[in-house]
Order: sequence, then C-alpha cells, then structure tokens
Amino acid sequence: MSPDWPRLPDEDLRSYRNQGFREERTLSLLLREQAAARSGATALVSRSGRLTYAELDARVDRLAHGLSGLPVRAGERVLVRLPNREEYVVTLFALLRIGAVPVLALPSLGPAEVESLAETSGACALVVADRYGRTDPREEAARIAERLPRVRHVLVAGDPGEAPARSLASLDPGTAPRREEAAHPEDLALLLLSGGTTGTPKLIPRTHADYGYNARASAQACGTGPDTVYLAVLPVAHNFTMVSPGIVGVLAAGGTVVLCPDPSPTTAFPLIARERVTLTSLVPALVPSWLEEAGRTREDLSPLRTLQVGGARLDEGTARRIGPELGCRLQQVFGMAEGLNSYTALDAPEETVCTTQGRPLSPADEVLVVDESGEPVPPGTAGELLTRGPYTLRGYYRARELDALRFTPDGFYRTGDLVLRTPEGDLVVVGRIKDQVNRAGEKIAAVEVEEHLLSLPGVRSAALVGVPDPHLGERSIAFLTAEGPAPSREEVRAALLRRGAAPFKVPDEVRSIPALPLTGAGKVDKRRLREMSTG
Ligand code: OOB
Repeated sequence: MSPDWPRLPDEDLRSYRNQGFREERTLSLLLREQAAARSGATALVSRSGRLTYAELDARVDRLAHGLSGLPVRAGERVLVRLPNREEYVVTLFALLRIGAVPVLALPSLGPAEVESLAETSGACALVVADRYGRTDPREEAARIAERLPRVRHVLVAGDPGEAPARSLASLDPGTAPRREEAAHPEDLALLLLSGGTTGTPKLIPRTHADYGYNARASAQACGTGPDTVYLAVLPVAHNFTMVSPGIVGVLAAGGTVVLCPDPSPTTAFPLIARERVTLTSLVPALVPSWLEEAGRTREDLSPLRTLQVGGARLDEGTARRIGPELGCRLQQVFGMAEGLNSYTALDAPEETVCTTQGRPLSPADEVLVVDESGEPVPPGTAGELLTRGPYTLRGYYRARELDALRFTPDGFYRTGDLVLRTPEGDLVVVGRIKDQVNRAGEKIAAVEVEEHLLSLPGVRSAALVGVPDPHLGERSIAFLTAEGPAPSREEVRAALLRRGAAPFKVPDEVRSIPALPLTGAGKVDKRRLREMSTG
C-alpha cells in the first residue's frame, strides 16, 4: 500500500535539520515552553475572556485528557470547523498534544465540501460551532456523521443541541495531569485544504517540524516577540492566520493573540485600541474598507505597527495608501498552504514594499521561474513559479496520482502562479496559470463549479472564469450553453447551494452564449471568455 503522504527524502531531511530549518519540537510543546517561561503573560484574548499562558496550557491539557478519553487516538484525524473563537485555539493544541491530526476547514465551506473533507481525511470526529452566521453547523455535522460511519463523535463549541453531539466543555475534567507529547516532530501534525484546481478537495499534509519552522521563521521575519499583540482577523483556520506568523508563530514567540470575530473595521478598530494590537493581517479585498473607516474612526490606531496583506494581488495604489492612512507599515505576504511564504522585509524601501511580494522566508527555499517547457527564464521575465524547501510539501494526502501533475520528478511543487523576479531579487506575482478564481482571497477551482453547472437541466457546456473586480480582486463569471432556456443566476445559485457548495463559489454572473470559444487545440478558450466579459 502506498503511504498516505510522501515524506522528505532522508538526505534532504538531514541537511535541513543540520542547518536548523526544521523545528525539533512539536507544535504544542512550543506553547508549553512559553507557558513555563511566562506563565502569567496574556496568551489569548477573545469574546470568552482572557487566558494567560499558564491558563491556556492547562486548558489544553484538560481538553487533551477529555479527547483521549472518548477515545480520540494518536494519528486519527479530526475535522475542525470553527470560527474565530477561543475554543479553536484550545482544541487545536489539545489535538496536537495527543498526536491527533486536525483537519482545518474554513467555516465558509458548504456542507458537501465539509463532508468530502471528512471522507477524504477519514476523520473520526467533527468539531463545529453551535452557530455560524445564520446557519446551524450542528445539523450539518449530524447529517455527515450519519452518512460516514467512521465519524464517531460530533463535538460542539457552545450549546451541543441534540444528543449524540457533545459540547467541548463536557470533555473538560476540571483538573488533569500534565500530558506528555504524543507525537514526534516529524509526524503529520495537521491537514490543510488546498485552494484546488480539481473537482475534489486536496489535503495538504504538514508536519510539526515543517509547520513549526514555518511559524517560527515567520515570527522572526515579522519581528514578532513577547511584546507583539496579533489580531486574528481572517478566519483562524487559514494558513495566513495560522503560521505567517499568525497564531502559532505569535504564541511560539510569547506574544498575545487577540481573536477578532469578524473582519469589519468597526469590529477590529476598537480591539486594536483596547488591546494595543501591534500586528494584523488582511486579504486585499478588505483593505479599502479599513482605509475608509480609518478616515472617520475615533479609535486610537497608533499601537498598530505592521499591517500584513496577502492571499491575493494587492494593487500598488492601495498599497501606497496604507502607510499614510493607517499610520503603520505594510508588509506584503505571498504564501500558500502548500508551504512557501514570501515577505517584504520590514525595513525594505517603500518602492519594494508597494510593488513586490518580497523574498522567500528560508535561505533553503529553492525558487525557479520557468517557461512552458520547464526552462528557467531570465530575471524580469514572467514564468511559472516552482518551489522546493524545508516546509513545502512533496505531495498531497492520499492523492498519489495527482502528485505526478503538481510536482516535478525532483520534488518541486508547481505553484501554478506566474511570477517574475526583479533585478534586486524580489518576487512579483503577475498572474496565474492554474484554472482557479481568486475571489477576495478565497480560491475557487473552476472545474468544481463547472461540474455543478453541468448538472443543471438543459446545460450542455459550462466554463467559469475570473475577471478583475475593484472590490473582490476577481469576480467569477459562468458562461453556459444550454438547450432551451438557460438557467438564471438565481437558479444557478439555488442549485449550487442545494448541492452543498459554499456560497462564495456561486458565480457572480451567469451568461448564456451559443457556443463556448475553443483554442486551436480544441480546449475551451478561457482567455477569449475573459476578453468577452470585459470588452
Ligand atoms: C494563501 O494561501 P492559499 O493556499 O489560500 O492560496 C495560495 C495562492 C497562491 O498560490 C497564489 O495564487 C495566491 O494564493 N496568493 C497571492 C498572494 N498570496 C497568495 N497572489 C498574489 N499576491 C499575493 N500576495 O493565500 C496564503 C497563505 C499564507 C500566507 C498568505 C497567504
């Protein structure tokens, strides 16, 4: 039987280790060490209150005890779909401490996607919140548990509702002995959801050693230390909010994490003022509303030293407004859940910060920019970014057939991003060759939506493209050919939601045309479709 995920070759592992490019501790030991060093310092602030490092670490021990009593065993996968609440951080570290593997699911996913993640990962438990916006994730989790016999437990942050679901609080024994770490640093730590270019979700395996290194090296690159107060504005399960430097990097450095329940500036600004937040991270689509609100707010934003922006392309005009209007410095972040993080340096010239996505985090990150035949292109020329390094995956989880497409034979990950290198050596993301729409930082695999569209009665062919949008970065347009009357956007929306797709995957616009344009090779000509939509 082939392994669930390909590990680094021994030789590379040794070499990275010798150079200090792998973390030698498990992720929950990073928290434990800070708890020993600064037990009374504030680790986590949320709507549920404040936890010192000692309190957070003890909560983690107690939930770890409760979880292993269920039992959840080392190596088992547990799907975690929680919004920015205290329970997320406690659950994450408790699972890591017992060696179980959290599968991080964004709350914005639809039920079909959550089910598919639970199935692909073989999850033994689902952890959900008692509410998310207007939806009740508990009902959805119960349905999934009914269909997937491997799912033995549904655990709820807050009110568990109907049995057999249980609250996370009920697993807290009140007191529990200190637990030893169950995992080895080179073990699988967690599974992340890839933005995807295929119809089924791909899971990204990350080890304690690579994720911990990603977090700690990022913390260093971002000047993170005990006086850092980080506001987690984007969903906590996003890689950006987790390790760039995010929750894990900030806690590993002894700083304070403040959870922001939603990304609006009217929620975030009072928290920045009250908690004296020094660092936060946003996707570009949120920046304009933050700038606008900064112009009228009475809140004191002066504690904020750095605003990180990443996840999608930030336009230069907006980038230049950040310093003067928010009174902090900008750091651009180009990252991917698969691994590679690239940052503009905190002391880089304004020109570099506003026009590039900086440089790879690790001296051991290998970056190639290649043309269509795989040959390196000269600086200043755009090509596909290939990357390999100490915290970048070598293959997806349980997807050996896919690896041949997404990795070169010598282990470079084909990012599908078009980049160029400036003469100074900074990366600039100029486009994308992967068939994906990046809608406000949320990644949509075109083929996934196309499959949904083809299921609609009368639809003969379908193609999804992303086109520039001033608010979202990109919005999605579905082109359809249909027999008889084409479905309206409303009908498309209803159908996608009925099929369990996430609301953000519903096309922003639906157009019916007589025939899809084809390339010389007979493929759907998406470039032409994009021209048709803007011209
Ligand atoms: C982050 O991670 P993912 O996995 O949601 O998406 C990765 C993809 C990249 O391959 C690229 O296509 C796009 O998102 N992207 C950017 C970008 N940052 C990410 N495109 C242009 N400019 C940027 N600055 O999005 C992510 C993970 C960790 C840190 C930050 C972002």
